[in-house]
Amino acid sequence: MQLNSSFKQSESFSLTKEPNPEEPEIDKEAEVTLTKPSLPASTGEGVGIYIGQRNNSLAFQKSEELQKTLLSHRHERQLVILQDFPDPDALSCAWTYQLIAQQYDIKCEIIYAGTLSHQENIALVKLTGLPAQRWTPQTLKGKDLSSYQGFILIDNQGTTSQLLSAVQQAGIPLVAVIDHHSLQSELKADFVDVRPYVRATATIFTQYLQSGLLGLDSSISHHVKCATALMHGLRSDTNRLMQAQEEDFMAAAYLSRFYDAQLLNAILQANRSKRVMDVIERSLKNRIVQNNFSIAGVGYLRYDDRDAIPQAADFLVTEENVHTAVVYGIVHDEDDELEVVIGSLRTTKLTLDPDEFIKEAFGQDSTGRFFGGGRTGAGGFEIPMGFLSGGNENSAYARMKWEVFDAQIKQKLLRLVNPKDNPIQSE
Ligand SMILES: [Mn+2]
Repeated sequence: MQLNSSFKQSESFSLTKEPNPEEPEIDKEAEVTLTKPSLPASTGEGVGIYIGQRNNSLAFQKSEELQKTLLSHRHERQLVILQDFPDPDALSCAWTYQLIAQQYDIKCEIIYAGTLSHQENIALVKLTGLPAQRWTPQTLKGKDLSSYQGFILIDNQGTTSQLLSAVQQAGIPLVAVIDHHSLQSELKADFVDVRPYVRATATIFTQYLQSGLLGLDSSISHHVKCATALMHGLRSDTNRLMQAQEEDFMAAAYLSRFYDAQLLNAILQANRSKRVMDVIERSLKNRIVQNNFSIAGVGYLRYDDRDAIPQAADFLVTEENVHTAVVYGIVHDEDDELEVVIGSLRTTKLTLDPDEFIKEAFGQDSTGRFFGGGRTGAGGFEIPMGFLSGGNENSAYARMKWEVFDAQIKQKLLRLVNPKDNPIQSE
């Protein structure tokens, strides 16, 4: 009943009712897409196949809202901003958004400031031709930001991107936020779909596809590749579906009709570099285990190897009697003398909320921004080194700097790990 009524609403945004005489061709294209989802819904049969869950009217409602937002932003140029080190969930969803938005003559550029570090992410982008671009602070200087009318945050809320401040300073409005991390702060956007209980943003985007925002077609190569990317995103954010819940499985089931299993296999076969293996080795050597927490500082590592940190945490959490692993190191960008402490947390303990844990452990900076956050099973933090950055050619200074940060991070973590005054381990 609810589904039918929601579809009636969706018909009311059909472009036929608000014709745009200037761009008839584009309007027609959008209209075709919009009528698609109402076909199964109007029969009352098979709706479940399209949306995954009969009761999931929220997914429908959000799809409709997004559609409205896209309609009101037709013909724009937009930036899709990803976290500095984008993961498969972020990359695949950004691509999906780009394909959906294209139907409304919205041109999107998918950008990130850091680097593709994980070998699987590099393989994903190369093998699918995923259209993401790296924009360093230098790239930004050469861009005319006034040509963009809006920006979108996907699988993040702007707290993990260096690009955010420049885009905000240029006066570009935030059009949409679509994420599954806990709400970091109140965001002013035309469209907000933040669902922390959903295990992957790819699930949210698959629901948009299922409700008809884009009809996937197995004969279109980039649709197949995008579905494969979404499947990879969904799998990697749910620990290969082991932490997936019903709606994630339903999304994966839908994607299974379109994705290319061989291509996914090729992406997953990507090998680790020697330098990543070395960081994992360092994490093994340096780890201390207390009260089922495994904590390891890995010292300095290059920007390009940054993803070795979550991979090391993934590995450390597999040790017997360990439920939570935290790995951190100082990541440096040789060109910019930019240094930042980056850390990752992985947990298999259901009652440990990584978002809460990281916020509690590290607190906020002087502007009130938390140093990190998380989602189910995983979290991360970034602490800028500021004035202490660089100068590492003096090895005594570099060693001292690491020792201070290492000691401080351990103190902050152990305060929570120690059961005496630990609110998180109280049960
Ligand atoms: Mn995600």
